[in-house]
Amino acid sequence: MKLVVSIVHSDDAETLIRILEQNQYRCTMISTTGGFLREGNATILIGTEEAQLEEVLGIIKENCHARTQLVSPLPPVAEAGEFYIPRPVEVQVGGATVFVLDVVRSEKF
Ligand code: 2BA
Repeated sequence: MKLVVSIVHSDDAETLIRILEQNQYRCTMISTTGGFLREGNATILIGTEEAQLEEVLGIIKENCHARTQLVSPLPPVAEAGEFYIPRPVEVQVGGATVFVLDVVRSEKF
């Protein structure tokens, strides 16, 4: 068995879990925050048999889209009398950041 940990944009999360459910995959959504942008994203956990892994990855790939976001970098330490005009920079986020882990044991009590 595998555990798919997929970090996705919040706007893609609802569609992704709906399509996973429609295809009989069980999943859990956790509201998370990206360490770089400090914005909300969603982490979807999917436990699946290895035979279905590629299908699960395909569903994630099809339903999570890359976006660009503007980020204002932190100002550098300025000398007295200097001023700093922050210029937002573009970063590309997602579609999905996916980790596939081996499940040693899975139980339901
Ligand atoms: P964030 O950490 O908020 O990162 C958002 C996007 O900012 C990243 O998109 C990447 O394009 C950019 N970014 C991140 N760190 C950067 C840095 N030090 N310098 C310049 N740009 C940087 P993605 O790579 O698509 O990642 C989307 C979200 O997935 C991340 O949100 C984070 O929550 C998660 N993530 C990505 N890689 C991860 C990893 N190796 N371990 C754990 N979580 C990860």
